[in-house]
Amino acid sequence: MFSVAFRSSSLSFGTRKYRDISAVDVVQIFKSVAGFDWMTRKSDVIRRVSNLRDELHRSLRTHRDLKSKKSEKDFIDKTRIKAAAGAGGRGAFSFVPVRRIPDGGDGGPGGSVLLRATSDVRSLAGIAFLQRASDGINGGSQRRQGRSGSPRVVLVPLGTTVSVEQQSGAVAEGDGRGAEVLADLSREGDEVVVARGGDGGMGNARLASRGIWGSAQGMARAKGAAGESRTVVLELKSIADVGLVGLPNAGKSTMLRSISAATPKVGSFPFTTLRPHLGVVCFPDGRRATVADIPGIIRGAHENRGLGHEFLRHIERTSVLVYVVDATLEHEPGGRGGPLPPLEQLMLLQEELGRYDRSLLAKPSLVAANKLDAAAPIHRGAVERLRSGAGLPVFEVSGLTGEGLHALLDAVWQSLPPDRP
Ligand SMILES: Nc1nc2c(ncn2[C@@H]2O[C@H](COP(=O)(O)OP(=O)(O)OP(=O)(O)O)[C@@H](O)[C@H]2O)c(=O)[nH]1
Ligand SMILES: [Mg+2]
Repeated sequence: MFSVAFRSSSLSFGTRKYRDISAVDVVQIFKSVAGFDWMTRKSDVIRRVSNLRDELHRSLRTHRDLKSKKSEKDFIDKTRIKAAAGAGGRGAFSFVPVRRIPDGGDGGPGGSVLLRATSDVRSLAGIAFLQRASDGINGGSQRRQGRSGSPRVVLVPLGTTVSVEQQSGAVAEGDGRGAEVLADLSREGDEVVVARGGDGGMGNARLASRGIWGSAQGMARAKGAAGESRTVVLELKSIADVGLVGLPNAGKSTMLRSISAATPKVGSFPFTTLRPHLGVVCFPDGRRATVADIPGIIRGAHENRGLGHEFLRHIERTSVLVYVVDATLEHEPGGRGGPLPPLEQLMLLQEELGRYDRSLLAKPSLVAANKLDAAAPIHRGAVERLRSGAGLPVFEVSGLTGEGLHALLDAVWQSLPPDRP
């Protein structure tokens, strides 16, 4: 018995990935397995060991997630899993001794694979690709029904959307838009079954009562059905309370550095930021809000140009938008294209966001006319034009010197929904 347990545990735990299982955990496994006697069915032992292993994997993962600092890497979160539900157990073929009356019980249904949202898990990192639920147990004599396979519960962070992978094996462009969305797990405890376990087969007792025992149909019904198997894509969109949205080089990263301890790279060239960065703003009275610096948006971003709408999707779940515009830019005289004045920057940003998803424009929004320290008197007119044309509160700030950021953050705070956690 010990050798079965030992083989199973060393197979699952001896890999590099789970090296960090402590001796206490291993002892726990042995203790639990040692509770079996020699008559215990091998399948029961394997089931118990595999349940224990799942439990351990889960607690390890939660532990790791809690331990790991919330890093910017967590922000872009997308992963695929293959969910393989368990097959149903076989219906039994047996008879009451002497009287030859069929008394075979039904097989148990296979376990399903389901996803459950919990605030204990913060990222999709570390969720294994293959998630397999166990098979149902075969039926027994004396109409004993086989036990159901245990489900596989995969814990995912709040805000995870689940979509079905496209036939071609590729996820629909960029963010899964266009792919069938199975679920949006946004509240604690939300669940979705991604692969349903197969039905158990019928035992010969039931087959006989239905009059199909011995027929081809009966033979087929005695077998447990295969469990569903499909690959789904998990995406995590929520995270920040506030999104900084601006054209490349508008000074978003500089601003995030000023208002939080985050240190995204700052460069005097466009597309310095290639992926969203997160910072936590702490107000003097202890209030906190998470702010995301989102990579620069350009004309055509909604059609996936530039860095594309890969990042627009991160804006979807922020509560407040701050449009960061560079207040030191002017049209070059006679120039076509080139730098855009602040109001035109705002209009372009709103156009791109609106084309991607109109509801983004309904979010509470503020405008930061940035780089105030470098704005010459000549730029005043453009800022005034922004004020009158924006239709949104405009704050003149300098992300570099910190000027005006207090007023901006206060307004941000006022705009955040009161019921936020
Ligand atoms: N004078 C001045 N310069 C600024 C200010 N904010 C940013 N800059 C400069 O503007 C340039 C771009 O700054 P970033 O913070 O990297 O701009 P960004 O919007 O994050 O740019 P991308 O990541 O490329 O989208 C850098 O050279 C900064 O030093 C400001 O308030 N005043
Ligand atoms: Mg940047």
